[in-house]
Amino acid sequence: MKPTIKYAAIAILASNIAYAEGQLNIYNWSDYIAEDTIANFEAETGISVTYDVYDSNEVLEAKMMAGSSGYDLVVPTGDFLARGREAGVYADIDLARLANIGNQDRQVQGLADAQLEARNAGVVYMWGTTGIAYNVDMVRERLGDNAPTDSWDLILDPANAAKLADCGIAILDAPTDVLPNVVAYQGGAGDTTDPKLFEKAGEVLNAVRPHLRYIHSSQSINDIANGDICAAIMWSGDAFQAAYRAEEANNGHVIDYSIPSEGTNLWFDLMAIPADAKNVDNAYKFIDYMMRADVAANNVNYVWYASGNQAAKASIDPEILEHPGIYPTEESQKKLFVVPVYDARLDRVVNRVWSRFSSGG
Ligand code: N2P
Repeated sequence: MKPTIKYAAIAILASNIAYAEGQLNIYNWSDYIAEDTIANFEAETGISVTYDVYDSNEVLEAKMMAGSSGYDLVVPTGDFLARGREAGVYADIDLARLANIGNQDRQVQGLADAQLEARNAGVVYMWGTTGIAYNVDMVRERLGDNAPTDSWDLILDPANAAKLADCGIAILDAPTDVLPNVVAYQGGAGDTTDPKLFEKAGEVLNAVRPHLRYIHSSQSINDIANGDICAAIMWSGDAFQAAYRAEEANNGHVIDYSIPSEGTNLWFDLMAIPADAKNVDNAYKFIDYMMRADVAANNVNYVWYASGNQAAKASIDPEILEHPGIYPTEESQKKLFVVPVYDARLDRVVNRVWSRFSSGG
C-alpha cells in the first residue's frame, strides 16, 4: 500500500472540487474580517479566494485609478468610492442580483447612498467613527484624573501632547478622517469644503507633530494593546480590537475609546466592484454571502465595527450592540458629520497640508 499516493490523489480531487468555481480576488482593509470567513466562503462555494489587505484609502484609490488591479471586490470608504465612480473605475451594483439585500440596515445604507448620491454604488459592509483610543492608566498618570479623554484636546492641545509624548502618541495616516476633525476641534463644521479651514487645521497638527511617535493607520492596534503607545487617533473598531487584545494577553493595559465631544466623522465602507473586474459573478456571490445575517454577525463579533446589516443584529454580541463607542448614542450622533466628496481643488489642498504635516511640519 502506498498511502502517500492515495492521499495525494485525494488532495488533487479535493482541490479540483474546491476550486471548480473559479477565482475571486479581494482587496479589503486589514483587521476587517473574521478569521474563518474566507475559508468558509471557499468551502461553501468552491470559489478560490485571493485576499489582500490595505490600510489606506489613498493606496486603494491609486490602484483603482491606475486600472488593471486584478481585484474583483474592494471596500472603499464612501467619499473615495464616489470619486472613483466619477472617474469611471467602479461598476454599478445590480441590486437585483443580491438575494440578501433585504438584510441591509436601510437607515445606514441610506446615509451612505446620500453621500454617494447613488443607490447602487456599493453595499455598506461596516461603518464607524474616528476617535481617541487611550491607555487609561498611562494617560491618568501623566494628565491626572481629569485628563480630557473625551476631547480632541487630549492629543491636539500641544501642552497635553507634550506630556504624553514619552508614552507615545500616534495619528492615523488618513487625511480625510483627521483633518475634518481638526476643523471641528477648532469650532468649524467638520463637513466644510473651505480650503482655508484645512490650512488652519494643518497648522494645529504641525504644532503637535514634534510630540508624535508616528503617523500610521494599522500599526497602532498592536502598539496600544502592548503599551508601546498610550494615545492614538484611531477608528472605532480598531480601538476595540486593541482593547480586546490587551485583555486577552492579560498584560495589565486597559484601553478605552471615546467619540470626542466636539464631534467626529461618521464613515461607511462599502463593498464595490471595479469596472474592470474579471470575476464579476463571484464578486456578487461574495457580497451576497457577506450579507447573510450569520456571516455579517460573525464578522462584527470579531472586528468590533458596526454592521451595515440589520438582520445580523440578533446575533451580534450585546456588548458590541450596546456599546456607545461602536453604536453611538443619540446624544453623540448629533455631533457626527459625514465628510462630503471633495473636488479636485480641495483634494490638492488636503494633500499638500497632509504631506507637510506627515513629513515633519
Ligand atoms: C479596519 C479599518 C477600516 C476603517 N482596520 C476605515 N474606514
